[in-house]
Amino acid sequence: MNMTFRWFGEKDDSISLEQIRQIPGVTGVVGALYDVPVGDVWPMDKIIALKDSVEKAGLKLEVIESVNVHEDIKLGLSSRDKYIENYRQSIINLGKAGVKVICYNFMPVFDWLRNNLAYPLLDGSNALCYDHDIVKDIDPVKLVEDTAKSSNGFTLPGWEPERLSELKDTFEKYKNVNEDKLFDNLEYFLENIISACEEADVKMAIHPDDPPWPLFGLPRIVTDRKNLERLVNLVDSPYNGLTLCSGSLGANPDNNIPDLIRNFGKMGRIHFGHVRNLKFFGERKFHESSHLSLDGSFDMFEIMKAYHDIGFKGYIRPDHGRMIWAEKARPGYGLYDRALGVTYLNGLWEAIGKMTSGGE
Ligand SMILES: [Mn+2]
Repeated sequence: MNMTFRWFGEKDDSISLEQIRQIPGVTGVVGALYDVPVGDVWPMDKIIALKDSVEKAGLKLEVIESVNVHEDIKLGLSSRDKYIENYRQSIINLGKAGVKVICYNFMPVFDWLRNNLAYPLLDGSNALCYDHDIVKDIDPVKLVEDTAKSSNGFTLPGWEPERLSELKDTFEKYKNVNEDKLFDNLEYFLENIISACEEADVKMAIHPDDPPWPLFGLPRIVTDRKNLERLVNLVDSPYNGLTLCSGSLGANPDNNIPDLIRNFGKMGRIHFGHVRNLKFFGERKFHESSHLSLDGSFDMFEIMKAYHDIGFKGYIRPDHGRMIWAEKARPGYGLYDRALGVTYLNGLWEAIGKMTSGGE
């Protein structure tokens, strides 16, 4: 297991690489280029500049999150081929720079979605929150505006303004795309990039839909075990893999996270683990919590044990954290609570290792 930490770059993050380097056990950064428009090729010089800055700080850059997929690919428009060709070139360029895993998602229009980015918790901290009773009645355009306003001045990952500027138009285009069609479009994408992945030795790791159910009439397919099985079988290659996000999949209590880790881990299809906790307060209602089992609804020991049991050699990162100690940062991506998360997950990992084998 390689412990990593998401970083948004010198210009876009309140946290420095030097701070990340001082979190015990973190060996790498999960990075991205945030100034390349969706659909364009990631240029070699920018990738190398990012890699150099990360390595100068004593960290590795082996995971990218995300190389976003152009909406035309998800919609299956005839213009998709040029964007797929660009995506192939980005994969090749990233492989040349030593990147091993690309996390991406295939969610129509929206990436992750919450109705409150600063939900107050009893201890005085705040966290991201989702309440379906509120979300189901929100006008999506208003939700985009509200989310942008409460982002503490940072661009939120997956909510880049250029992706959302033509919202109404995009919704219209999705009227003809149901789940099966979206699966077909994902298959077409994967079939056409997988040879580039093999050539570059870069593994694709799709992130589950967050939350894992349809929203605003848009289809969502990376949601549960059945669909994950369908997904890995679209292209039967280890390069077609998963980012197993406990918080996204776990928002549906029918998804048993340790079982999913064991099942897809044994198949060699999990390349990246997002590990976080959340607390339910009703059906399709949850707020995020600290990583500690006691603070949320998941048994984090069982999650880490599942990774340990499969001999997981891929990358793990703590996922969203609460905002604590008066930190001002991108919602979900402060330093302090995620650093606490790393330390806790590393503690579980060490203990599980010593208990199960008497060794590391
Ligand atoms: Mn995640």
